[in-house]
Amino acid sequence: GRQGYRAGRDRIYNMLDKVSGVTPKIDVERGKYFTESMKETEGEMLCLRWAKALAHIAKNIDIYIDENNLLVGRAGAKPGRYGILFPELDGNIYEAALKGLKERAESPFDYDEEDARVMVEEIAPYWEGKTFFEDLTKALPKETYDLTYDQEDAMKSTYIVNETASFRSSIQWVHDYEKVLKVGFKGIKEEAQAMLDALDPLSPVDNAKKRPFLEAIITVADAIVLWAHRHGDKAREMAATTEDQNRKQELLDIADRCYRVPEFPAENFRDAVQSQWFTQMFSRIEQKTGTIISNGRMDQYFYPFYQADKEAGILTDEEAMELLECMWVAMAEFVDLYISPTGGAFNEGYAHWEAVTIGGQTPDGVDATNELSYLFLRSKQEFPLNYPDLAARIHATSPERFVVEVAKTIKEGTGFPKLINDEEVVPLLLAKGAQFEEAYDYAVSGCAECRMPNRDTYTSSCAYVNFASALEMVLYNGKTVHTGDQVLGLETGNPNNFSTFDEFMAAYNKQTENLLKHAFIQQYHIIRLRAEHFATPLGSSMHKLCMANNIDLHQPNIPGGIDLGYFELMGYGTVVDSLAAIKKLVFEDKVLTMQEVIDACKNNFQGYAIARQYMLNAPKYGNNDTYADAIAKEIDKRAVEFTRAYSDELGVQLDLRLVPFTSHVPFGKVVGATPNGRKDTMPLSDGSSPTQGMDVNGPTAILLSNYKSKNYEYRNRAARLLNIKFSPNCLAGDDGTKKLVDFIRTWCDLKLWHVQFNVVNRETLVEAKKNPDNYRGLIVRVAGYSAYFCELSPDLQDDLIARTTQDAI
Ligand code: 8X3
Repeated sequence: GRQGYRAGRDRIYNMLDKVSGVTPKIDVERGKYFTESMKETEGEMLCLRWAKALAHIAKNIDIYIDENNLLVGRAGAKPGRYGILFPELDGNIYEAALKGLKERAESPFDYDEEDARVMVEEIAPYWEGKTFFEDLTKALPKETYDLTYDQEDAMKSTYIVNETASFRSSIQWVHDYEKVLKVGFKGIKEEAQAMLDALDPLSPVDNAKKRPFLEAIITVADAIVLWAHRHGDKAREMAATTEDQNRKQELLDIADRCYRVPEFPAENFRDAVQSQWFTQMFSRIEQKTGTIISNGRMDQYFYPFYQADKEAGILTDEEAMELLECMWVAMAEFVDLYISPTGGAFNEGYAHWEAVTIGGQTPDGVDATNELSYLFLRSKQEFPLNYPDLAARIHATSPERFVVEVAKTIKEGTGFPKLINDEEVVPLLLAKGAQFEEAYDYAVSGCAECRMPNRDTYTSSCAYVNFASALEMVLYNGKTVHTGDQVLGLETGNPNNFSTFDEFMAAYNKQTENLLKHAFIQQYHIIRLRAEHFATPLGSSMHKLCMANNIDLHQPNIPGGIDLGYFELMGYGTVVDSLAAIKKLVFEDKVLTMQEVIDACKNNFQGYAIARQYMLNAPKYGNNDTYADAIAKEIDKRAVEFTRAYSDELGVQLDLRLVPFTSHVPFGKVVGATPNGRKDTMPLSDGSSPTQGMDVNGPTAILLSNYKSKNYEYRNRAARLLNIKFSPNCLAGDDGTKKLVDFIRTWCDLKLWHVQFNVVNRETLVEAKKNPDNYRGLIVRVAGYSAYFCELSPDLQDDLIARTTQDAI
């Protein structure tokens, strides 16, 4: 339990106790004021409209200051956990979506009746016919549409070629917060003003394109400063009426700070943290970013302030941690609200993970670890909240002390920090066109992605492609068990007629190629439509290339930018194991016929217990078994080859990614039983992890399989998520720490992109599912993030229980 952690953290727990376990509520203010303003500005340039809408919000939104917090800045006035509305995405589905919202198993939300009325009567009508979602559904050609949306209800996904663009305006992103700390929004405004003054008054492009962009930057800079000042006014008001002399002084200090930052450069650590917080909160108001806006390299850009204040004797480590922990709790209060059921299914457990990066290398390529990196780890050890999502960058020369502290933190069992490998990421970024100093300075973003905040320019959300469905389409000649008679895939022929495994593979490759084709068609329309629907003046104001070119970050083709997108290969382990089983059992050992495999799967193994046992015993990915790993490598290769061939014409590098969030659960629900022995509707394997429970050769074998299944000669690859679960016993004591440190070093040597750990006994999870009240504080690592186990749906809880627990390294 949390009891032991409370000592010396009264302030933090006073805030946290109010929100723990409380169902979040919808706060309608953002949606309401955004809509009011958008009504008034039709016809103007989108980026300027967005800035004006933000100014309208800044002026009118209720200012709420928590009675304990040292940081101020909220995106809504409701106390407790709250989520806000982005009607520009899906305002047209409010009435229908509200119906199931309180009851749904995945991340339910509460709302007041009056707020529901505002949503349906005041917000929704304006967006009817104008949302991104509606335009996208209209734009997709029929075949693509059929593979994307449920035939009866477009609000539901087929989970075959799943678009994620209609429930967020941008994928994960990291701002250059350092710029704000250094020059303030006053500096940003002056930069825009100088460019405005220098425009050619006769030039059509300068007038029609650059001028409104620069006006938008000035408008948004004024808006965030106004919003901060209003917090200052509120803090002063509260100070005037409070009896508590301590709090009075705190509030007066807060007020002073709100009048100083983010308008002016930060003068000290406290300024820097407040300035960053205002910026990330206003950015959350600006748009819905996948997994919420990430925090970048906090141990780097806060460090000069921390160091100077410590030297001046005006900051202790305890004070620094208290301030940061105020931020962690405020993050926990803001919940990433997905109105659409598909969005909810992607983000179970109120998932949001505004990644904070620590460690790694400096722009000149030496170790970047500093005292602040250790303070973040200490805060995580002493205050194990599931926010922020802490990510440690590891490289060949990471200091031993750092890796040991990382290992100790992981042993606490909350899944933090996740690890990202510089030895894999840096060369890939270089291959994609970055300079050394940019690549070394990358920040972790979202689950397992990376950003170079002044060089990356791609924000379109991308497709999740169900490779297990492609497999079914081979077995059933274009159909799947759950979509019945409809031929959604290609008719690749009766599989009984395949005389070799190569023929089977060729059919499988055709099916996946077809799904990828439609995913890329989807992407073509998404890129085009996004530019007409979304703008991000605040985000653009912090981006060098947007400022230099006077262009909004949501526009395609920003000169000098590197466009890194992705597509998601869903069900990697499931498919590899199924293909291995078919190859071995049908074509090599000939112990089953193809028809028997098909019948067994169609009947969910009812009456086929022996056939299923054969399938379960066939070679499995994740065991350092070349038989399965070679198939894994072939599948990976096909996918990177496809994107190498077709990315260029889309103007973006759509890299192969294996990062499912929690979507391997809903993707599994549409897939019938598979030849690896997986039963109907069960979750697919997650990311690049082995199939749940099928990795039996220990954790090093998992690493080796992962290594052997990659195609290192291609640059068209990105994050590969890898979950490993250890029993606490296996990592106990100093010995256990040492084993984990060695394991991390091995992972780094093998150039694997990502790894994260659960340290928990299976029995604990089983108990927690049965008696949630005794385990409210139990945090587990789900996908790229951690969540409270008791807030996950039963299906996802079962999935976590089913993952193999490694008892020995
Ligand atoms: C996954 C986040 O936004 O790139 O970590 O899909 S996103």
